Amino acid sequence: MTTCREIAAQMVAPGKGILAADESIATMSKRLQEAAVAPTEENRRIYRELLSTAPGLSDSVSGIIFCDETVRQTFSDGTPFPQAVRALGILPGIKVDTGAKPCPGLPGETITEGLDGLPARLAEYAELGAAFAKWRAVFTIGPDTPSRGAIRANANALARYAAACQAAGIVPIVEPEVVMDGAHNRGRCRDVTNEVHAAVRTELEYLNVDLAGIVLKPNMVVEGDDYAGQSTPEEVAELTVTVLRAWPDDLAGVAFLSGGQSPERATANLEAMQSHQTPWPLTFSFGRALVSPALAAWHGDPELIGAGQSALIDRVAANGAAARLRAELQSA
Ligand code: 5MM
Repeated sequence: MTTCREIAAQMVAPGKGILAADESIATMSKRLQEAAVAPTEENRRIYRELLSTAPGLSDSVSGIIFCDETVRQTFSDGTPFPQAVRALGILPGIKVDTGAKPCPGLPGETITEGLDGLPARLAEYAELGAAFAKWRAVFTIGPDTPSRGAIRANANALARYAAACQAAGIVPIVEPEVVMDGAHNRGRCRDVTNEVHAAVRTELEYLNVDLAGIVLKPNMVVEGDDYAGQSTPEEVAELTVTVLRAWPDDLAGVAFLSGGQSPERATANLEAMQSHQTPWPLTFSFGRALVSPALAAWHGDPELIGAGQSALIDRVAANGAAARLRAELQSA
């Protein structure tokens, strides 16, 4: 049986990253509507099949994260998504949190839910073919947020999720996201990301989570959307790696989220990270920075499936090249 450590190593293999296609039904429907596509179950299926079957995807993508709806759907030839993507050389993953909900006692802050019944759900997802899972905690920077309560509650939930995944033989992607909303500078993002990661590490340790069998999915350290000015890739890389250095060497790897950065900026930042020596690989687990151009190119037209796939492959190849850079720099 393949262990969590082996699966995690495959997920962050040199030059490979993860495609986040796990938008909830509500988010996916909104994105389809924005692209003038009817938000139907069948269109969500067609779109995920378009992404999964892009020619050459497995050259730079080790895994795709799906949501519950997709893992129960099939390709147009009738093969269930998990088996179909495995046949294409890609590991299927499943988002198992049920969303960030208002946190009682902490006005304006959220707690990510989904722990109730999680072991049984994980057993079913393993049965359906999932190799890994994902859980996202959300932290917003404000004058008084994130609060200590929100950090501790979400870190504890992330650790309970991770422990449950490893017990089920499923690799947990641990995603603590400090979002880009706000006018803060990158130094404040660094401090908050540091504090969040410290809490997550503590809770993972309390619950005996094996770091070599998880993939960390953090935000890059960047200024808020409303901050005047934009950090360079070198500045982002420097601060991000500084924060990450607190993670032990045995962590399997780091796969960044894109967080609303433009596709080009996310890739440039990922590329700049590679000139820093770290004990774990640094790769991508982008959603919007990979799929937005594909959705725009396809916009629901059956004649434009190939155009959508080419747009996806352009982004995937650029990020795969960025993630491969360090290995190339080291062997040069
Ligand atoms: C694909 O979007 C995921 C969440 O969707 P919902 O909000 O609908 O549940 C999200 O967790 C995503 O996997 C990560 O945030 C990374 O995506 P980005 O677009 O930030 O790279």
